[in-house]
Amino acid sequence: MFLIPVFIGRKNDHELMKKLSLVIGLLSGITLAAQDYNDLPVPSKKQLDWHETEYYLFMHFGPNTFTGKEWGEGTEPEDIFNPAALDCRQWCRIAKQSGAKGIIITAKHHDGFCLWPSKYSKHTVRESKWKNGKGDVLKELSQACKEFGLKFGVYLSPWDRNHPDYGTEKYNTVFVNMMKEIFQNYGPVWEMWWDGANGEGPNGKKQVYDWKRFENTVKQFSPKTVVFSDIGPDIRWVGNENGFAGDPNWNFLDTAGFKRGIGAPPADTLNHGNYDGQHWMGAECDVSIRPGWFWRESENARVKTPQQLFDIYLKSVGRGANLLLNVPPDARGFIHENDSASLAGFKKLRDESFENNLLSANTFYQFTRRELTEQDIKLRSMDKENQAYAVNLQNFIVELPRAEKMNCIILREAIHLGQTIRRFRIVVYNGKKPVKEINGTSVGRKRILTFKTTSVTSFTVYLEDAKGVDNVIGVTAYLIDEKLLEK
Ligand code: FUL
Repeated sequence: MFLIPVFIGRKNDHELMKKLSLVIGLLSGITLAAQDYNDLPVPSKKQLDWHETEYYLFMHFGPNTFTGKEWGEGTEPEDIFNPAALDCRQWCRIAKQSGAKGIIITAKHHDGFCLWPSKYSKHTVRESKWKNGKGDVLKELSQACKEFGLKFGVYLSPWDRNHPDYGTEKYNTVFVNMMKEIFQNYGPVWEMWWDGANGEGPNGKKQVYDWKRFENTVKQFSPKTVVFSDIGPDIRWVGNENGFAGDPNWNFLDTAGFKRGIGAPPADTLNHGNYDGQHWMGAECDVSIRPGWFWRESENARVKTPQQLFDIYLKSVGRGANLLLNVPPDARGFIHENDSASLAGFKKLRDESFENNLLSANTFYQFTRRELTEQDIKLRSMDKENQAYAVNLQNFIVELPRAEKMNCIILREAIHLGQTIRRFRIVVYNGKKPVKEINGTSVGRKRILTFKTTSVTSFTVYLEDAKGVDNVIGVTAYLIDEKLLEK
């Protein structure tokens, strides 16, 4: 067993530098040790960068914006698409102001209508009245994203209710060519979204998708793109459209034997991940700010409130997943004012909640590490899941200089080393008295734990690691508006 006391001060002085180097030394020591032990899946560089994007917007836009349908049939006349005042810079400005890091646009939804003048379809913006057939939403949006420093992502529905080749091998080539067109003309494409939905039904055309070829096309033409689908290869669907990740949420998934769409892993597995999964596969929570995915007039008064969005944030980002919030542009080609007001309110709530870290000044940290005792091993052997990995334990004591009211603790795990924390317990003290105990399992990129407001002088985080050593790289604490935690 060993103890390492660490002080972190606020002042920018020599003393602080010494203290910081101690922290860095400590963390790098942990890092080296963890690399020695850890043979669990770890994220690739592009997956790791994706985790850091945390929150970004989805935009469903196309003929459905004008017809009020959720799933267009593909027979809608192209002229229906005519956003008189389309302004992608307005979309980007609002996204940026709300703290989103990127935008993913439905370049082609199930109706097959392409928001760019694809050479491989006759159902595109080119055939519409909009800008006399000279318009190109992907061009405008990709440029605006560059201007505003936002990542640009593309949703491309494999299911296509319009394309004449759909249902034949030729369609696979169409899909590949469309991806190439997008990568070459509008790149860099940060995320590619392959929707698993397919309602073709018993009388519809059945497509045998050449997924391997699709994956190879991304690898060859845009290797830095992260690909989302029910089973990745880079990011997994979270198994619901409410924006809620599971608790626990493991960044691992077993994909062998599963397919995209029908044949995907059960929703519950997607929601939680696999504890022992073979592949690193973070969860993305897609949810709409409105009841539907596409804008419609009748839902203007049903936009989610900032408080509802905050709750979603706690259950997505706060469980180590990413939040993909759909904010569909309206028929004018604008983000509707109700949606932008709600986004601004959501940003304000996040800022207010997390601007004042109660641990930033003169907090005392003490790490304690010990090897598992016989007793620990005995206890764990009753719990098969943990026993398989238990190697050591670490405690982490945090002492505040004075009592503070708090109701939120955030833990961050060094996921570049994998997800090794399998269980944790936090004991919160007021003076010598333990006043609260929080038990949890997964941490991941960010774990936001909220509780009833309590006066706190110190707390201890007990980490029970899966393999190797602990990987906590951040602990912060806050007092957030209690009304936000009522749900
Ligand atoms: C689903 C689709 O069927 C919806 O229309 C929407 O695009 C949603 C994000 O994914 O599978």
